[in-house]
Amino acid sequence: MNRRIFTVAAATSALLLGSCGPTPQLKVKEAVLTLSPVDSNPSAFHFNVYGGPEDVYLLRVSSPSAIRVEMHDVAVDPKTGAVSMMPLQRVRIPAGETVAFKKGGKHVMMWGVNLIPRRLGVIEAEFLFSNNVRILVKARVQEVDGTDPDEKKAIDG
Ligand SMILES: [Cu+2]
Repeated sequence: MNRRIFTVAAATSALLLGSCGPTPQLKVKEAVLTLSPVDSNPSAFHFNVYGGPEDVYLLRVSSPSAIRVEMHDVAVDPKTGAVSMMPLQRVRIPAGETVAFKKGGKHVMMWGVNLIPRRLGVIEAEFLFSNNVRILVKARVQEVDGTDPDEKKAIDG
């Protein structure tokens, strides 16, 4: 009886060794929207994209709570040191790799963020990829100092 159980266990581990570990899954995590202190200026959206089993492109980020959403990269002029931003049409997400959208690098900007995410402290965003996968994300919303949005504080008391 014992011997039989051992045989089954050995067969299972042989199967696991035959594969190359878990297949990576395309994911968006650690998403945070930082509200601009000036309402007419865009808010900064940061997150990490985890590549799936194949190379894809991130084509678009959108939100029902923002008027305009753009993907940007940052460029530094080697002569003057001046920092400028340029819009990105798409961003390559290599298989199994992580692409960070963060301060000082690639990032997303949102104009006209409405009151819903400011009151809830959470914003919904949709990520569209070249393999036609859409990922819905609920991102934390914060003020520049990292605290909850002022509108949420006012409601929570
Ligand atoms: Cu920007």
